[in-house]
Amino acid sequence: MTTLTPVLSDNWDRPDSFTLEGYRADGGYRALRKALAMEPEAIVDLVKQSGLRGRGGAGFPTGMKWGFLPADNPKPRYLVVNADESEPGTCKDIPLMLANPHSLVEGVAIASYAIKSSQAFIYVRGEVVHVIRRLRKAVADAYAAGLLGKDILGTGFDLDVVVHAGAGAYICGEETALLDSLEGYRGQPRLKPPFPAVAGLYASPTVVNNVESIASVPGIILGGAEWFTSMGTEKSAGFGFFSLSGHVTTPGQYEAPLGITLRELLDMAGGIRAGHRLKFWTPGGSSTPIFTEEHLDTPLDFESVGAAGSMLGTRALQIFDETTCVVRAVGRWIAFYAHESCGKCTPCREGNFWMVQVLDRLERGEGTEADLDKLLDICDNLLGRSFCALGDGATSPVMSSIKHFRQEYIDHVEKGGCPFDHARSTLWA
Ligand code: L3W
Ligand code: SF4
Repeated sequence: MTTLTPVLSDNWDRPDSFTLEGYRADGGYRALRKALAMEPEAIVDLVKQSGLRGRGGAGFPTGMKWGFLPADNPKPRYLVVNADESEPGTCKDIPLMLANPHSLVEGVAIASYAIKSSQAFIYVRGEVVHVIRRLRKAVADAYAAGLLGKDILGTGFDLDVVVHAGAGAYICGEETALLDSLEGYRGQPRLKPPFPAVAGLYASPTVVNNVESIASVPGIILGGAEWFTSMGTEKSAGFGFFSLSGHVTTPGQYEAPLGITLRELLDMAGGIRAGHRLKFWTPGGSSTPIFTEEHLDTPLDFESVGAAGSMLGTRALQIFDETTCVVRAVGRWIAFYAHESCGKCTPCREGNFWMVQVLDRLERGEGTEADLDKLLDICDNLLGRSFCALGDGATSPVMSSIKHFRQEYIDHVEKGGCPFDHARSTLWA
């Protein structure tokens, strides 16, 4: 693979990268030994200084989140890793856990020690049975080697880690729905505040972090804050995975500093597939507003993408060339959100249902120009009025595609159907 910042993917080319021996041969678990000789507070400070921001979509500062745990709460503290990767286009945590599960296990041990927790959970999307199996083997091997369990590396620090399989609901990637699910309830978002840091799993102080965030911690322990901030931009430090999918010559994971541009990433990925040109793309998964060719040179960091009208999200770059019908692509995404809506709040449950009906009739050639206003009106009733980010996020592809490709929607009305050449029945198919 091509990588500009080989840290997370450093050992992926080794055939035994996923084994304890392979990870250790490349220096694995040195960071844990170093961390356990530090004061927990010093680790939290180091992660704060590194500027590491959550890699699960929102970009919240990781060290600050760790620092939110109330010092005077006597309840046990928990670390929960969000490995419920399901956002359309997002496909970085699953390859990371497959290729290098011990980087996550080592990160879990360090983060748990830093926040003074002796119980951690890794909540993995239920469909990826092969990943769950690999992760459980890595955890078992770490226990056998004295890297988890009682008296880790003879330091007196105890930690138990449970790998929990979800049941395949996208909403369980929302941190509070994940906690409900982990407790054995139906996964539905909770009201925030209180944030999990104050009242999370079993109403105890809980840190919920994304897989990639936690797997980045061992590198920061070994390299230091200055090393980490030497990459990326001032406010978006470090590196991360950029997942290129769709109409690109070489799709896959590209590990690079935050602030890289899609143009630079496409250079590494062999460009748009031969004979075609870029039409639109998502910077951070389907719940982030789409970009077009005019954004090829937008630095992919939290601030620049935000200033250009979208969100960095999970750096899931779905690339579409000129053969793609934007109405159909957006319709597929909204069909996904309608299916995955947990139904707790009316704007999201009903709004997504109705958006699918409207997009479907536009695609079938039975829509009218007034349907564009109807779509925007539904978005207006979703955005800021939904209970969680799923409802808000669903409006992103609809509103941004109408902004950039209004004429293409109107073409569907004027030409009595989709002007693109593809066989289809319904958006639900
Ligand atoms: C304590 C405060 N904690 C905030 C914590 C909060 C959470 C983190 C970020 O959504 C986004 C979403 C997706 N005291 C706090 C505090 N926190 N203030 O900081 O919180 P928030 O609410 O900004 O974000 P979120 O609810 O975690 C994540 C977008 O990411 N996304 C990702 C999708 C990917 C998946 C998947 O594949 N499973 O869901 C893509 O763009 O739309 O906007 O920990 O507790 N005062
Ligand atoms: Fe459930 Fe959607 Fe409301 Fe979130 S916005 S609570 S997913 S119905």
